[in-house]
Amino acid sequence: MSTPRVTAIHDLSGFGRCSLTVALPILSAMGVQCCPLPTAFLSTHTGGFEGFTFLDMTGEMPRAAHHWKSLGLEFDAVYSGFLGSARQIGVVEDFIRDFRGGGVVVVDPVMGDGGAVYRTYTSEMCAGMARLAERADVITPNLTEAALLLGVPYGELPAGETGFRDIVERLSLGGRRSVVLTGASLEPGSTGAMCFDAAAGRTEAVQTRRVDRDFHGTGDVFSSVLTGALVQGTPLIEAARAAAEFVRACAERTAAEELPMREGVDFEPLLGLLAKPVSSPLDGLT
Ligand code: PXL
Repeated sequence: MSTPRVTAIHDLSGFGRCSLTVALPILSAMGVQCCPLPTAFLSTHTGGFEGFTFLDMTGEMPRAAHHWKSLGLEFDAVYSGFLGSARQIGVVEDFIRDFRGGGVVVVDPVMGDGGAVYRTYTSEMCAGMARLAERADVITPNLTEAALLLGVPYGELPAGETGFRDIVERLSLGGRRSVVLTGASLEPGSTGAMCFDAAAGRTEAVQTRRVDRDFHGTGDVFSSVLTGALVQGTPLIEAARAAAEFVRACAERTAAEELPMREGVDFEPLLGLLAKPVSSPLDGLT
């Protein structure tokens, strides 16, 4: 099998481990080529830092896409996340139309967490994100984003196993779109995702041990592992299980190190867990 190729349409935040600084190493470690299309450059992410810089890349994105088209590039997945402006919704919609080919479209509808919308997101961007998500084969909202996509107040989301099943089925566009709802805890001490697999027509929860601390960027770690596993041909629910276990391992390690939440999870030493054995090791090189 040739090396799968994914384009990752996210911001590049220099410090704080999220978006492209997570997607690039994770996909590479999984043996997947990751071609970044940055939506913005920030000095840090927007959660827990004051005075961060923000360079909007909206104007550059269609130019890069146009160049890629002229090269005849194709992708096994288009994977989008944090966007930098309302205009980027249309840019990413056009990108998906032009590049989806036979690949999978994963939209992480990044908009907020813990019941709050991220600082740089306007209501126009949130409405646009719901539209963009309609182009996806797979979406990976957290509970805050699920509430925004469904247009219900966060506090009124149904909870528990039945509630989470109801949410993913309502978000599935009548069964056409797979949904992986993250941060879905079925009982105290455990957390994970509720998944609706559109190909299998099946809803199933994956759960792992809950680490009793929150860290920035875990949604990006989760969606990046999920996307890597999907392009390797892993079925959705198994891919979500791998993603949940990797996030759990990262969070356990980071909690033990007592790192500040805003620095994200200390995933780099654990990247080896994601690597598959190569068919021909370094023999030929020695
Ligand atoms: O992890 C989501 C995310 C991505 N990118 C930026 C963010 C956030 C969440 O705060 O600020 C810049």
